[in-house]
Amino acid sequence: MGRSAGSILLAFAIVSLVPAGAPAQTAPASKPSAPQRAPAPDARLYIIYPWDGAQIRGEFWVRFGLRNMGVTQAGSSAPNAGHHHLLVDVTDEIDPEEPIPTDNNHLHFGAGQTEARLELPPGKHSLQLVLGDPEHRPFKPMLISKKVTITVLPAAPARTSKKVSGKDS
Ligand SMILES: [Cu+2]
Repeated sequence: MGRSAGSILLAFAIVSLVPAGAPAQTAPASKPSAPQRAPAPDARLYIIYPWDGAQIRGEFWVRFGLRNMGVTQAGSSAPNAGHHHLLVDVTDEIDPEEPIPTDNNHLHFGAGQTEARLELPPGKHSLQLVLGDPEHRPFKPMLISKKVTITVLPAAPARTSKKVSGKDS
């Protein structure tokens, strides 16, 4: 009796461990936070393209510029380096102490990407970069680019193919 109860418990324990282990999502909460990093004194973060005031039709590439610091992956403790975050139409101030949010307006480039392809609805939009530390927090003081405002134009009207003048035999 005691023996079979024990094996049932064991079986239960094994089964219940499987789903908990699979996603491995417990790490962020228990992760010790290192102090925030200071950027290189002469570092500059900027958007190479598009430029302020650009009018763009359709999808476009945003190119990220970083001077006097390196780009690395999220989680990497490489010195004097960070990863890009692109803020799209963000009007709220970024909290200087907290990890940068992750949503459709706060895009993380944790693989170390230096460009992104965007498709935005027609109208005015703002783009801004923030460099993040291994834990997705801003540097201290914050390394942030100038905000660029662009206008996305409505899709071009379907081009009417030039008519070859009719049925001339
Ligand atoms: Cu990040």
